[in-house]
Amino acid sequence: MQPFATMLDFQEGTITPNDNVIIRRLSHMTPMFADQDAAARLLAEDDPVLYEVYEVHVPDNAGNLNHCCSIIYPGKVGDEYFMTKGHFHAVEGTAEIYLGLQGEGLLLMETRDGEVAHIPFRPGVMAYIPPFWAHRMINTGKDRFIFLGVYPGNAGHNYGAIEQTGFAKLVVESDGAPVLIDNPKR
Ligand code: S6P
Ligand code: ZN
Repeated sequence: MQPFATMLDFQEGTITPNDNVIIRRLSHMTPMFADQDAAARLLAEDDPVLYEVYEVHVPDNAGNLNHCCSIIYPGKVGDEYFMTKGHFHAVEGTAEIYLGLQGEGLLLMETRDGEVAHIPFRPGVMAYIPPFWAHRMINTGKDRFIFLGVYPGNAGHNYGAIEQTGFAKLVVESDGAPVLIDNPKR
């Protein structure tokens, strides 16, 4: 393998060249939002793009480092902000670093034994997600929320139970500001 470089556009969140761009629309994760009536209303008029991920693939072993840039668009389903699906790594003992580039957001994390943590994001915030912590990013601002992720090549994704029941906390707007509330499904 040879050294290489890509161009990360700090304003747009695009990586050039990239190996893949994931485009996640509301219809790809409708059941993950608490307010299903609001989701149905949005889907009836449009199927908004919630986020995009520009990915650079490297060999999928522990010695390599995947790196990708995610762009979460501003918006809400009911009171719940647009967010990523969220996941444990398939190899749960692998960590990740998130670096905020644009916009405002919140990193929500939890462990399998019930610990919960969150970190507010703005440009320059660099969060360390330790091994064994599930992670989800949420756009709590009015503009695009853009962040870089770096994680081991063998980490993989496990959406599993998170797709069915979500995280222990929901992040919703209350009086114009983000607040964490208990997830009634958990
Ligand atoms: C991968 C890393 C990110 C997310 C991306 C989308 O380990 O955490 O690249 O994959 O932000 O989130 P999700 O939860 O839909 O994969
Ligand atoms: Zn991850």
